Amino acid sequence: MKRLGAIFVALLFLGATVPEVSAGDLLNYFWDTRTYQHPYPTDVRPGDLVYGHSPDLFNAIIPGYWIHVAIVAWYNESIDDWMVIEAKIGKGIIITPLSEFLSRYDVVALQRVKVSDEIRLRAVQFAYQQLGKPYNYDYFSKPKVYDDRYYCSQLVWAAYLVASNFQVNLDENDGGWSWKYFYAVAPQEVYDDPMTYTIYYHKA
Ligand SMILES: [Ca+2]
Ligand SMILES: [Ca+2]
Repeated sequence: MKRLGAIFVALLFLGATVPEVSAGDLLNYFWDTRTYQHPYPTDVRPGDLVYGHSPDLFNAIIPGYWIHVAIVAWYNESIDDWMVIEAKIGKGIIITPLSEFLSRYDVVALQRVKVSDEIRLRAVQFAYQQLGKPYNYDYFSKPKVYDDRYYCSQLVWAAYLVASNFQVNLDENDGGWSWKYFYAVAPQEVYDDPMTYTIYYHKA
């Protein structure tokens, strides 16, 4: 598994010469091969953020404990499940049932952002408007708020910036440089930002 991880990191760095989709599909194949059981969270609101940690491959690529984050969008009565909007490697920006999201990761958490319901709904609206855009594999440049592609934490960060008229920056170091995350906004940095707090946590 370690060797495979190294190969995937190499593929990401060679992104210009490797077709994006095939590298992404390969990663995705490994990401979704296992399922984990978690109790369904009882306190969920639109605009909440849901995180996943995976013990293997992705921790070699995404720095920080949390490797993925998505935004809760709305409750879908027909399938009795919340829906989340996520920027997913190999897929782009898609809608996923919360139960499916949770089942991918051995550790999951839900956080709420310390803003009004109105701002939370505007953040959902922003994420919704990005549906169908491709995944952004560039973790090294400064992320753009208005972009034609997003990675997972870039999407939720941009959503709350726009929703709050640029008052709420969910990047813990507000776009500064760090040796661990470069100029990116990593899922871990959103988790650690003082404007978010944890309302659910479970390890399978
Ligand atoms: Ca911040
Ligand atoms: Ca950062």
